[in-house]
Amino acid sequence: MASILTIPVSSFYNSYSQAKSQNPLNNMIITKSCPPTKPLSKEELWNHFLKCDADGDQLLTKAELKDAFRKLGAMIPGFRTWEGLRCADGNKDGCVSRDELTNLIQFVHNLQYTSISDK
Ligand SMILES: [Ca+2]
Ligand SMILES: [Ca+2]
Repeated sequence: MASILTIPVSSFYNSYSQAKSQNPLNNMIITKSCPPTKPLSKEELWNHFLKCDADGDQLLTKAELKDAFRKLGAMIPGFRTWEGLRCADGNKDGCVSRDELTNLIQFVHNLQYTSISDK
């Protein structure tokens, strides 16, 4: 009696799992529903902005900031540069110094960028 019942159940299960693994839609759904959208950490942003100090003078100029925002994937890097300077440039010299960088990182961190392009 038991063997009569188990045969159809297990054969149904086998064909079900086979069909499931062969269905390309399963893989598509998995990749679509799990995009890697973890925002960059403050440490990652800090390193990124230090790297964007192209001439190494410890000051981030407008051009260097604009390049940094572009690499973060900002839609309008010039606008983010203006916002960043307004938020971080305490002495209003148009550049972000090492002391002012903490405020800039706080501002950029809130924008939740998720990746850095190296181009
Ligand atoms: Ca510089
Ligand atoms: Ca400044």
